[in-house]
Amino acid sequence: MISRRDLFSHLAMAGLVARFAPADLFAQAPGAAQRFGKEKLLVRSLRPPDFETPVALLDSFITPIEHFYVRSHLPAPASLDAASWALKIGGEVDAPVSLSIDEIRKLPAVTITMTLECAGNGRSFFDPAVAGIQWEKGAVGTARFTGARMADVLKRAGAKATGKNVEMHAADRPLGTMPAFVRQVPMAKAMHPDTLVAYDMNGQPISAVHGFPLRAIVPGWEGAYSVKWLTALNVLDKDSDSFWVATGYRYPTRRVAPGAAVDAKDMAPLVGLAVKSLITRPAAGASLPAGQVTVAGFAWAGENDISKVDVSIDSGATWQPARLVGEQAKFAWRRFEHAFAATKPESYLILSRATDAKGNVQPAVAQWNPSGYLWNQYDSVRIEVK
Ligand SMILES: Nc1nc2c(c(=O)[nH]1)N[C@H]1C(S)=C(S)[C@@H](COP(=O)(O)O)O[C@H]1N2
Ligand SMILES: [Mo]
Repeated sequence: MISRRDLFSHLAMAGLVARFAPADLFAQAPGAAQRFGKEKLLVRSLRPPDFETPVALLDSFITPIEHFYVRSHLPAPASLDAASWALKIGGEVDAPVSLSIDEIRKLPAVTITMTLECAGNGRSFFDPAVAGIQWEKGAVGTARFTGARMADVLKRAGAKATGKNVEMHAADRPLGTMPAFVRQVPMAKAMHPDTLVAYDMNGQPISAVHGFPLRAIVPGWEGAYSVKWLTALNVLDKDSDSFWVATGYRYPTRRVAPGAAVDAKDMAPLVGLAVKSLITRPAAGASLPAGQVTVAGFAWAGENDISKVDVSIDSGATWQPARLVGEQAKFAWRRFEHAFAATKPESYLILSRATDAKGNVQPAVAQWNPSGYLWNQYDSVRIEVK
């Protein structure tokens, strides 16, 4: 059984305990996401655009563009012109080069099906609360990204063996004193054949809010590695001193008590996504007739494969293995399904728990951390069978 405290946190997740209701805020900006073609998404911030996907819209293996979450720290670049776009490759290279989108499109094209998730997805469920966008469950989605291998692009400039990291620069423009969105990826991951500079998303040119005309795709790693509006790759023989590398996206290297301050020396860069599952059906709070109920959703674990998903229909007292079904792709979530007979009127707290191929198990309570990253505890929905 799960403890009282855990149960409380699951009830909060399932929306059964009073919490700040962001829906009131959205009402003030009807259709605010419309001009981005994202009218069904929840507006967490309008400027810059931060839009969350309602869980019910995450029920398909590929997330349609109009339902795909948006996370931007800074306003998008004012002008986006593919014809004049240049990707500059410099730093620790034999000869710096500048490539046009046409030149990048002429390199061998690779398509990667990938689950992209914001490190802060689920942040709103941490107790004590932490600052930042108060995402619930929908800062995640799966898309097919097509582009050139980052390795092929780096080879065009002759990246040197002394290269340790590849710094990624973008065209979004910081407001006031905000630091520019500069990230780095270690050389080994940059050179990995699945790491891309992508120009298409779900078979169409990447849209403006998702990073047109070019973005990095760093599969399996938290979303902020996949830099949008990519303008430069700068090979470094050291670590980048950018704010977003040196200070941002850091996670404790040891377990910390909820709410505790963590020393900078005990923090390391966040890398891969955590093992996690999400129930996309039935909806939380659904009222269903007695009969067969199918619980379904997705499970993912960054660079690791999913090996199993267990479902509990009795608040965690017992668990049954769900069936893993549908498409399997290395960096994409996996569909799970579990049907059960709900014979009499009853309230069910349904939980899901994923395990990855390395044996990591989704925990009952996510590990609290100062920035509220990688919230990944068992998913839960309460339903009423009438
Ligand atoms: N240039 C730039 N790239 C960026 C960001 C940004 O603010 N600026 N946000 C990052 C973060 S935090 C995430 S989670 C993903 C979100 O990608 P999406 O908006 O396409 O869903 O983009 C990443 N790439
Ligand atoms: Mo993110």
